[in-house]
Amino acid sequence: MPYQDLREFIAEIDALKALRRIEGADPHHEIGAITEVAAGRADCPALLFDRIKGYPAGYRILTNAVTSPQRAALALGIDPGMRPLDALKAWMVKRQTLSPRQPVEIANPPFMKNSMRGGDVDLTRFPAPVWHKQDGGPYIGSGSLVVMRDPEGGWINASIYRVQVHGPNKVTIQFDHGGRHGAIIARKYWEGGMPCPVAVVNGEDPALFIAGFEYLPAGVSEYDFAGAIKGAPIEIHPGPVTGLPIPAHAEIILEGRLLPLSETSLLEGPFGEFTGYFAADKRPCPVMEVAAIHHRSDPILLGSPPMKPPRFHFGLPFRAAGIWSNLEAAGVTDVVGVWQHVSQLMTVVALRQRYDGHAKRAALIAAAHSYMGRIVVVVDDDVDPSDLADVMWAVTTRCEPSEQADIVRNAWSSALDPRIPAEAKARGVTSHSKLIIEAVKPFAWIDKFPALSALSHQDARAIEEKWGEALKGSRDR
Ligand SMILES: Cc1cc2nc3c(=O)[nH]c(=O)nc-3n(C[C@H](O)[C@H](O)[C@H](O)COP(=O)(O)O)c2cc1C
Ligand SMILES: [Mn+2]
Repeated sequence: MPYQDLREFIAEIDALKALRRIEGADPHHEIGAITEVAAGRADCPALLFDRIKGYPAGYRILTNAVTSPQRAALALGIDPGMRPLDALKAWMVKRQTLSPRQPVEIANPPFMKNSMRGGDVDLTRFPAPVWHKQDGGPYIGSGSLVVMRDPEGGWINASIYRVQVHGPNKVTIQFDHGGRHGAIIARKYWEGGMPCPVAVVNGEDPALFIAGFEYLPAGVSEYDFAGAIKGAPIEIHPGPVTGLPIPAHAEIILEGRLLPLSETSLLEGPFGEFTGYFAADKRPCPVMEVAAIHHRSDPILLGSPPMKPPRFHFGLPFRAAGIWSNLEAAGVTDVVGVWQHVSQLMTVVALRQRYDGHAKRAALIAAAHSYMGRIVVVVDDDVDPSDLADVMWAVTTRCEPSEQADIVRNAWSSALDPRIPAEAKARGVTSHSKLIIEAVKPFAWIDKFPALSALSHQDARAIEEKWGEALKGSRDR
């Protein structure tokens, strides 16, 4: 695997000319704003902020790390030159055959170069941005790992939950719902009358960042999954305060205890969400007392603020790869692609129809696994699911709404859903309905459907290869 840590990954994206260096930006919603504008540009560059206003030179923040298809592929060890749908398929296949790699311990980890303990702990020394203007405070963790050990099984969970700074030695950790592995583990300690030992790992490498987003089964460590992505074990070292395994080459480590929610809480948020809204209000949230901070010299924070779609944390729709696998595992044949648009709010499945009901079977499975997604579309195999214009062409020419649209009620969403009324949320409602659109030729008369006038994707590619240079023209002429 090419990169060992975030620094080596930065060097790789710099070599691809995908990195911009920005000096003098204000962490008070300017870094977030620059990140959002950059993410909206076609080239979507990664940004390395240095000489951040109010902080020493060398204290840096990296954003938009893996927001392009190219950089997402690079992080996964997949050829970054592939077309996005081919890259996602390569990931889907790789993901199914990964063999977990347990971390290995090393001595003298770089993160122990600088340490503060007890009364010396001071989080304000690190540039934690206020990412969006109306955020409730600065967030050191927008793409950071929260590490805990399950007290029963002993396995390590390391997932991404946002971390707000509330003072020199106090942060909150936000679990979206009680089913998060971190929430389940913390509750086990609390029910045993103990605070939960916890570490927040900032500036982890992108394999860990991706692993921290995956839906893995309880009992499976994200560390083992990240090692599998890299094809080499993650190097760790036990944190001196908690004994928790810490990625040795990560940048800034907080160690401490997560206090029982019934005894201590702070109001967390609001925090701009990936839907493009503030749909969840301030909420009481468990507090972490930070007992120690360790960091590399000139540390780099990996920041990943949620932004209005289509901007998203990852340039390839990883959850679509999961749904693609789910379809295969359920025995649905002939799926040629799965994609998600509008961040993860719309899922598209492309398949070659073999029998009546095939498309709906796929749609129902995809709908079941589409977190917060109100729209699920199935298209034929001549439509590119990653191309929204192609998908909408199929919707407008192959779907008769009175026959090929269905609504599934009380389906999976979240408290972050902006369209669930506040009164309903107050009653605990976090579900919504999903629209299934079969934008496919009706199977009963599939052979009689009007013939295509357009070039097939294959023919268009052949023309590109033969005539593309001529079409590009030359600036010198
Ligand atoms: C950048 C980013 C930020 C996230 N923030 C949160 C968060 O604040 N709270 C949360 O519960 N999940 C958050 N998630 C989603 C979880 O990381 C994800 O669902 C993960 O699979 C949960 O892991 P677990 O199954 O070990 O609980 C975030 C994901 C990403 C990529
Ligand atoms: Mn987990």
